[in-house]
Amino acid sequence: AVLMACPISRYLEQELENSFKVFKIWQFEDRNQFFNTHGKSIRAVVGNATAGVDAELIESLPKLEIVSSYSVGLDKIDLVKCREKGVRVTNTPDVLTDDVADLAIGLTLAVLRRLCESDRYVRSGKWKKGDYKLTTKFTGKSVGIVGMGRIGTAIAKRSEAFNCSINYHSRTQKPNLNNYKYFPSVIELASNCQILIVACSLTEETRHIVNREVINALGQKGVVINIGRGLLVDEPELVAALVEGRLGGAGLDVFENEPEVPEELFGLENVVLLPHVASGTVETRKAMADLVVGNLKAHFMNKPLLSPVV
Ligand code: 8YV
Repeated sequence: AVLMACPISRYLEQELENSFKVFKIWQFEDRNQFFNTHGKSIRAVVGNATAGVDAELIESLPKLEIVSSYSVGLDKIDLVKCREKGVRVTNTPDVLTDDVADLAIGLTLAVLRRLCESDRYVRSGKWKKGDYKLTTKFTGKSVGIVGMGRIGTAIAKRSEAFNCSINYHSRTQKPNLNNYKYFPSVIELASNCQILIVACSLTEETRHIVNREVINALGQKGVVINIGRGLLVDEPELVAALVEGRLGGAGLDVFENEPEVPEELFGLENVVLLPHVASGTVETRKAMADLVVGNLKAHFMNKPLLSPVV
């Protein structure tokens, strides 16, 4: 049987149910009783960016063979434990890259051109009375990307079309990206760009990679865009910098403690807040679900996994 660790989508549930016996953990009030009764029949878990698979869950499922995550990020899955127990892990790379990169650019434009504020200006009837404030140009700006993986590369490509200079930081310099300037530290990157886009995965090394020093290096005209994970940014420091005017603006799709968002941000017009929706299009979410199911089918048919991580 397959265990769903949280509700994801009706489509995914149906696709899973077409091929497997499916347990939905949220339908069982008494978890211990559930694991006692059904634990031994579960050979696969499906989770996502929120409902991960921790050591405790892995230990409760003695027959677990595979974790198929409906996400590209694996920060909520205990990969060490999975390796130790010989549990395979798959994610959903590639299929969501375009949407996440599109949204990074969308957030950048929304912050710089004040799209949400302008929409509120029209809806509230202020246009008839007031005068419209000028905004900030995006084309030609200096963009700094933290994390030059699939998503970072797709953001860079889009930024090139806006004639932006591309700077990046990643663990190692990429040999084939000579048009982009590499910075071995995030502070140096932030000192040399106006728009800092956070696009790396969350690991012990990248937690709070955007800290007070980085935010200060970015400065009053700088903007932070985060489409990765909330914990990549020191959130209280980000909030303080925005409230104190030490940072120019922020576009955030992810937060430290979702769905909690620091309320100090609600009154700031130079901030755009989204509910973790970068991959949230009908097309991409279907492709993600198909990949989750495809990985499970491959595993149980003894075929190579489509997107293995462990
Ligand atoms: C999804 C994500 O939000 O892929 C990731 O790492 O954060 C997102 O695509 C999420 O897993 C959907 O629930």
